[in-house]
Amino acid sequence: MGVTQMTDDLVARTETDPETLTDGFHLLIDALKLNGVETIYNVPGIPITDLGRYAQAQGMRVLSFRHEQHAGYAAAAAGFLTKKPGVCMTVSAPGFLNGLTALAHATTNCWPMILISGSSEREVVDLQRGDYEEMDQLAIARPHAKAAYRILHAEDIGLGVARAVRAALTGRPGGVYLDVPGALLGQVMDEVEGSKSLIKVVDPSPASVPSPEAVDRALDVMKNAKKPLIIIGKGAAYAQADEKVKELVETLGFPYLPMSMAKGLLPDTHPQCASAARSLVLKESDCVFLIGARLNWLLSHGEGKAWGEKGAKQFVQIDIEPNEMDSNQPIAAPLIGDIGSCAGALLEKIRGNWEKPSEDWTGAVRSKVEANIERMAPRLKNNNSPMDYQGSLGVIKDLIAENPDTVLVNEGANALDQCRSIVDIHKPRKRLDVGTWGIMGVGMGSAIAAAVETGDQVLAVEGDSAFGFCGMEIETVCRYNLPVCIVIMNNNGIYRGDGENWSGGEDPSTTVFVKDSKYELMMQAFGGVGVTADNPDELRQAIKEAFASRKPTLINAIIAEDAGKESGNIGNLNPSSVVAQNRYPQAKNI
Ligand code: ADP
Ligand code: TPW
Ligand code: MG
Repeated sequence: MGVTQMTDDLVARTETDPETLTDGFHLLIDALKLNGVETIYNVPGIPITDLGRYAQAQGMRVLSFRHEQHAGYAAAAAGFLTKKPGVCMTVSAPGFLNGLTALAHATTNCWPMILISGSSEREVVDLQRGDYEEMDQLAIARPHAKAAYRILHAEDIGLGVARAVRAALTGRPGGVYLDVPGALLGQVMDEVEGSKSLIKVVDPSPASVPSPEAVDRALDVMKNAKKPLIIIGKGAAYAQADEKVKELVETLGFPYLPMSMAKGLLPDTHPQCASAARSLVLKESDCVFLIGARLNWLLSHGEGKAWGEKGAKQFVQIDIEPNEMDSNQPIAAPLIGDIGSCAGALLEKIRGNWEKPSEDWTGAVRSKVEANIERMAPRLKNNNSPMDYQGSLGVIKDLIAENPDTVLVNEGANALDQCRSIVDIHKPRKRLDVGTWGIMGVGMGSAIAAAVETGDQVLAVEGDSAFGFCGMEIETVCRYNLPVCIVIMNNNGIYRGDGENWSGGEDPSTTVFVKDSKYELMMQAFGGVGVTADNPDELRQAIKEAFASRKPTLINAIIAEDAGKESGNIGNLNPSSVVAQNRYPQAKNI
């Protein structure tokens, strides 16, 4: 256990042989590097300004943001994309709290992230003596994180970082808080002793193999199904077992639905993809095989009208987290393990020995998919001005098909729901969106992380409201000259731009913004390319130019004010009351 003390020897050596010493700053950087951390998403200030400088000097990539929330969202997205903890670094109290939203977001989405925050000394915080940016951060972080640790002594830095890395990655991944009091960074110790104290975490996300009984049970349930369905979630995308998942889905031969961030794990154009027949397969299927997807609100908890008759389905579920089972519906066959190992175990039993579901079922699903795609096609080709979601997103669908390595970032309400259903994704982990919380403002952090971590072109399709939560980070995009093209779906407001103030007063409605805002000028202010697109042809041209130049670009895409719906596809989640509807006749029309 560490008890760093400035012995007389150490004090003397700071004068005579400083090169034989190390300090908290360097131990923390070395410990992170030893564990494969190459990038830090950061906002500087006391007490971590120099930590960022030294990390940069030591060859790490340190990207400074304009606000911690977006640095944190970038770290969370990096965790999802790389299967390694994304690291965010913040100052004490307010900076920490700004970053905490992102840490909670990472935990909610089961992504590995480490929030390192500077803090005040415990002696001052615990007696509430009123320090500069004083706060009991460890206690506040704990309920929002998978784990939370504080390091008090330089010789414990190796241990603290190892604990954080392992906790972030092991089992169900999540966000970890690492509290770093300012004084720790300045602590000095012998360099040789210091480097011995560092720990390289071995096998932080070990394979977790399902029991043979669980595999047989799952296959028994699926064998007896007449109308089976697979739902693939972002846990499967995260697992990076792409080939195995593909082989499993193709061997089983079931229709499948990708959840939004699992799109592209198999291409959305795959013949088994049932996205365009979602209502049919959810309602009619008799067996649902969940692969890294929770039966949470995004799947209406596996119940209700969308799911057809109650109790008519059997569920099989792969998840790394045993406690996930039965959280919403009884799981007839739980498969506890990592997706690669579970898929592998299933495949071993069924390769060359599996009867695919009958053509009655798969053919009916396929016909519905084809009919719906055909019905939609002409709408995606319209050249209306102002644009609607179909015309504008039809262009983006084409351009993503032509450039399948592009990472699509997407947030908003209609801008999100329409883009998710219209724009096909062709490769794994090429779509980043609002995740489990449906959180607005993740767009710029996600876009920056995607560009930094993959080196690929990024296209961020942003509702004008969603963009407003993170818009200042376009300066960050320009500063690092990242290949990020932002398309603002500008309908002058939240859901729609034509809302009215029901009091008849002068204030605008609660859901509308300044009409015809010139977002493109914001981008020009920072030296990026900023243009408007009034129709789909202009939008196509502007995106093509951005892709060709890879310059930071913002396209203000003019969408009709009345094109969207209240809350996009989830208007049903708004509370309503008969009393209010009687009082405000307008409410009935929403
Ligand atoms: P979606 O929102 O796409 O439906 P969720 O976030 O609800 O997906 O579910 C992802 C699930 O995947 C979580 O329950 C998580 O525990 C699980 N998971 C994450 N990584 C792995 C892995 N490597 N192997 C198995 N399950 C995993
Ligand atoms: C952190 C609530 C959900 S969707 C949305 C808000 C404010 C904006 C929708 O408007 P946008 O898209 O982006 O212009 P469009 O195309 O429909 O007009 N605060 C947070 N998260 C959420 N989800 C909200 C508020 C919300
Ligand atoms: Mg809008």
